[in-house]
Amino acid sequence: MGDQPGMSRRALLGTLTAAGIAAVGLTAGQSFGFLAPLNLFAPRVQGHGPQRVPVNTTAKAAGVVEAAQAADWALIVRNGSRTEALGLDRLRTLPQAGATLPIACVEGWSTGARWSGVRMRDLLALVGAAPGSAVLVTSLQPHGAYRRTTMGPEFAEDPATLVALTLNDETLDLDHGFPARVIAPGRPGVLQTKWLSSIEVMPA
Ligand SMILES: Nc1nc2c(c(=O)[nH]1)N[C@H]1C(S)=C(S)[C@@H](COP(=O)(O)O)O[C@H]1N2
Ligand SMILES: [Mo]
Repeated sequence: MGDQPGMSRRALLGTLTAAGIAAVGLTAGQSFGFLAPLNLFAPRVQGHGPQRVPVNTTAKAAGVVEAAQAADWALIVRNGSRTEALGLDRLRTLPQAGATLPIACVEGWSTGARWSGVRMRDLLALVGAAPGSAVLVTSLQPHGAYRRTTMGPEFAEDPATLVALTLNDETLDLDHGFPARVIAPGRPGVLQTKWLSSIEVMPA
């Protein structure tokens, strides 16, 4: 349960059950070609969607269309009183790393993709984070369960864990989390936070 502090076991089980029911509904719709025109979730089909990756929540549904495209957007990286505000230009001048990693959604699809951006560990080094730090990741999304996630040091330090700026060699589509999103190996899609606002080092 380490990934969702504040979420009781009961609440988490409730979420998982609801997701499981949703998954049955979605896969039912996707299994029958003749239902396809009626399938409201058509973008969530394998290989479909912008940049050939399905979209779980669109920028519009998340309420981030304006904030994600604001000219003054900056990623806040904070370690106690040490803060860096990194705009997209600045993020692009930092060393870029690539990773081929899947987005694996509990709703029943998984799609591999090429990502590039700044390593999480490089961003943490910028603010002098101690080795073994866990981080709190916050989205621009104003509400909802996916707004905040925590990431333990085993993920934060992994060289393949990125604050991604590109997907399949193009600037991230708005629906995939432009201007910046998390992509990390071995985590469920639900924790691959889109439309980043801040990354904060958690007190040890
Ligand atoms: N801010 C935010 N991040 C999010 C989500 C969301 O709704 N809001 N959905 C998550 C889920 S459930 C999945 S499977 C992936 C999907 O990423 P994609 O839409 O780029 O394929 O994003 C994750 N990140
Ligand atoms: Mo998901």
